[in-house]
Amino acid sequence: QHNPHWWGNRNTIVHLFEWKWSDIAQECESFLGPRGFAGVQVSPVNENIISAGRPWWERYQPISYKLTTRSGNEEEFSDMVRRCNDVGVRIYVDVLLNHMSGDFDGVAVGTAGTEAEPRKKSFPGVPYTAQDFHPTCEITDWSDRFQVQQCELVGLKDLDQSSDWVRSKLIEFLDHLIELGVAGFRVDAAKHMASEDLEYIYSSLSNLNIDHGFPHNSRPFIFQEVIDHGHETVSRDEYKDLGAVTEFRFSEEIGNAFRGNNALKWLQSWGTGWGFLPSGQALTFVDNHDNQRDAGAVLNYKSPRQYKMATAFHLAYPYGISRVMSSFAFDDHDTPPPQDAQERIISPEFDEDGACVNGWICEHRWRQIYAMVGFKNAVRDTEITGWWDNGDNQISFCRGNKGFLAFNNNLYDLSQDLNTCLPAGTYCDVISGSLIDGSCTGKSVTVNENGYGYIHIGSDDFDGVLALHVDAKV
Ligand code: QV4
Repeated sequence: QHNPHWWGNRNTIVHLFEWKWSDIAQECESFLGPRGFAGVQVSPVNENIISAGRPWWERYQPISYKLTTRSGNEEEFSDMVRRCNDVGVRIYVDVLLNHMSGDFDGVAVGTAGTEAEPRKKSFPGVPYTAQDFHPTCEITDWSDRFQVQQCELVGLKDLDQSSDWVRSKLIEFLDHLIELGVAGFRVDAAKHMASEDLEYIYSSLSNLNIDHGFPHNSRPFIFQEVIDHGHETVSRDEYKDLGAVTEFRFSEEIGNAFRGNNALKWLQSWGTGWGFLPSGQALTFVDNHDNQRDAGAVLNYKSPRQYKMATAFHLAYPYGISRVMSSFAFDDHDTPPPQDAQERIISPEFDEDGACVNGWICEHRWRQIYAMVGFKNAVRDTEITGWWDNGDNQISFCRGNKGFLAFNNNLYDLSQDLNTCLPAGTYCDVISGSLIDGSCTGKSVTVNENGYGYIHIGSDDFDGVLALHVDAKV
């Protein structure tokens, strides 16, 4: 269940974190489809607890499997899936199989109006009762498998996935989403569940819905959230054969490199050479909705220059199943998504360049990022060739004869003739501009008969990367 079922000429999943279903449907039609994105990871779809101030993380505390949240109801969800599939954009749902909500004083009422008493482990909307959960205990020792898998992650009531009843409810929930046309799932907190139980659940799922354009016998794509920094008792290797696994080392190392903690020349052996999972098992990202909120090496939208360079490298280097983050602005861990006075999530609004303005960051609408999705589509089926570096933080490489990338993360200019491997002609740098009606609004590079072109990236240029490809020839 490693195949994301992308349309043939597409790549990259965008996580439209906390977006409403109606806005995603619109985004598929007006932006993601035309720009060649392959899919969307959506926030949890099932009913959750309501927390004061409406932090984003309330959605990681389920109450029932009714499909009503602040992103919309089942009808809106279903409409979104159909409209996105119609324009070749797949939908992947973030699913919570590990737990239900944490403690809540008294009777909680969820986003679909269902009541529950989390303290008593009573969730009549499913229904689950105390016997469907592991006994309460806290994870204090992360090297203890029993605690990691059978105690409560931050106090969230821990479901027992070895029980027939729990398995049947989880499978029913996932099958319902498959019926509605989704292409797969992000499995939250997978590490906190025994891989044997997950294997049973995944292999019991229905095939994808042929009425939504999936070929017969297509299995749902699974990507599992397993945080493995390299020395965990519960490791990524236990899950990688069941489905793809989030490769957190990728996120940490790419952050290190583009922050300047590690010279870019070392990226020549990027991928399994760095101890990452095999490419087809690795779900890769520069940041995700959790680690973008942590201090540390991971880059996020708040360091835009380095973030765009890291993203360009992510999408240009042929490794992994790529996902880009699309955030809302935050100050701290609890900042809610953009919402109105009635605590309804608001729709993104765009300026004349198509950038989001009202609290949504929309990294996926930054030219330097969506242009790299286009780059990746243009260079598909090619390998890395012609690697060059200056022994430090200036690098360049080709993708066969279809694309060329150069980076300058030194404090001095990159100015020299480099082998672009491209057929002779003039190309538009899709980072500094766009090709509009045959003319380039940014830098252009003329490539001679030998494939060489003069490349200039000033240390104070707006962006530290330059990208050429055959679909952007002037
Ligand atoms: C608090 C205390 C606990 C106490 C509990 C008792 O901190 O010590 O036991 O009360 O009631 C929120 C609060 C958290 C609170 C908890 C329960 O932030 O303080 O516990 O609710 O009320 C998201 C957020 C969490 C949030 C959680 C549930 O990040 O802050 O907790 O949602 O709303 C590990 C895991 C990995 C996990 C990662 C965060 O291995 O799987 O931690 N990542 C996924 C998601 C993540 C999500 C969860 C798991 C839980 O990506 O977004 O957590 O579904 O690395």
